[in-house]
Amino acid sequence: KKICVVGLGYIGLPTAVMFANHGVKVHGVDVNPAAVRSIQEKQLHIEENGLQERLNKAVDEGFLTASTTPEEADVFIVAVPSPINPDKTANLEYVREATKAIVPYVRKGNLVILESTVPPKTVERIMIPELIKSDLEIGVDLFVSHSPERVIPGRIFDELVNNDRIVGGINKKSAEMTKELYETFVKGTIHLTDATTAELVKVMENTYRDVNIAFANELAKMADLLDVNIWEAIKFANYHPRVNVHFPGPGVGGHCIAVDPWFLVELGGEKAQIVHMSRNTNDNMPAFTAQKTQAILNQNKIAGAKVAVLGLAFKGNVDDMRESPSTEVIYELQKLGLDVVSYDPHIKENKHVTQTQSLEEATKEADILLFLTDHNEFKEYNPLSISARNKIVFDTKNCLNREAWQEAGFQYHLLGDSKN
Ligand code: SAJ
Repeated sequence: KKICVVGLGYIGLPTAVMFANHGVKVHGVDVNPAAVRSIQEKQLHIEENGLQERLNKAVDEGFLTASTTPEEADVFIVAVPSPINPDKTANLEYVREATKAIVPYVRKGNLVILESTVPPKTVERIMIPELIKSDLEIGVDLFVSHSPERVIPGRIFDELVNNDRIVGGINKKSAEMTKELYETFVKGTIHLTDATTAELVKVMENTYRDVNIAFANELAKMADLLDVNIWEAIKFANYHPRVNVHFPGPGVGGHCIAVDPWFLVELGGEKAQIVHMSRNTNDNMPAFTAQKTQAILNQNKIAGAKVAVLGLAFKGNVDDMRESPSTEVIYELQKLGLDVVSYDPHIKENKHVTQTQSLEEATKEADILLFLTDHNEFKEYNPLSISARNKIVFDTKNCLNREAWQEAGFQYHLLGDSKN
């Protein structure tokens, strides 16, 4: 069997590597030469635990090749971005272009699988009309399915194997062929359904998380009305067997949770009120975080302050800045007239703010240390070794050891905790 994987990003590359590690011949395709080189030269363009070793093995054993054009294969997997436009409508051009690109290469009996998260009906309305141009009879000579990826960055290789998988076929045969393929390495259960249901399920999962986080953020704001620590309150509520409240933070980032709910808003309009409001609540958290930072500085009578933003990635232990709340927080801080420097051990460069190469450099002239992601490196810092102009720390992820920082002479503030 041979697989052609179109799109070598955070999902496509690990998936390609995984199949190759299981003895399947894989050809990776990307329009970005850096992504292609990452296979050809074994130089990764993304960070993921365990990816480098697995990639080396796949390439060295001759199971994985890459180029900017597709090749004939038995199976085509499409894993390209499906972002939103500035007006929050879905941008399906990458899905359309990837489908167009494989049409000249598909042959009778092939299977095409879409892994990208997409608005329900995308397979039917965007992919099928392109695939028809191959002159193959869809569902008879060419099989098509949606098998959304559900892995969490940072733990992709564990989750690729152990998570259950949803497979939605345009007919039963398409779904069954897809299941058989993923059984190569998936140990979780593979559930079969139709393509539109699978599309909806994936979007629902991420929207559930967004709505739940919005609820937590709303609670965090309300903590100011009471003398409570919302993190403690959530922890206690979650001891209930049917409650699972998520956690507040400086906003929701990444290419999934901050994007996918908009697909439902576009679809449902007025019918998607909770989803829409949750998106707005989460999008408002960076401004809220910046205002809180300003309030802490005012409380300490510090004017013309310098803020050290610690963490640029959209969440802990990843190198990905897509839709990162940090970008927005920085923008809001600058709007308030504050001077900002940043440090993130996982991000090489950014275009939004001065980035320093070490924590020491970022904090030495800072008046407040603003932690926006929960990288392990941050949790492990010894606060005694950190010098700052003013020893104030604002933890938006509950990732620091309060006692240790207080003992080191820092005034410690936590988002959603008015007990400070
Ligand atoms: N966040 C919070 N509070 C929380 C949890 C997360 O503020 O309690 C924030 C994070 O800091 C981050 C954002 O939400 O900015 C998203 O992070 P995440 O860890 O929730 O999710 P992603 O985007 O890394 O991965 C999600 C996962 N979806 C679900 O858990 C339902 C993953 O399984 C999907 O495969 C992935 O989206 C995707 O690609 O769709």
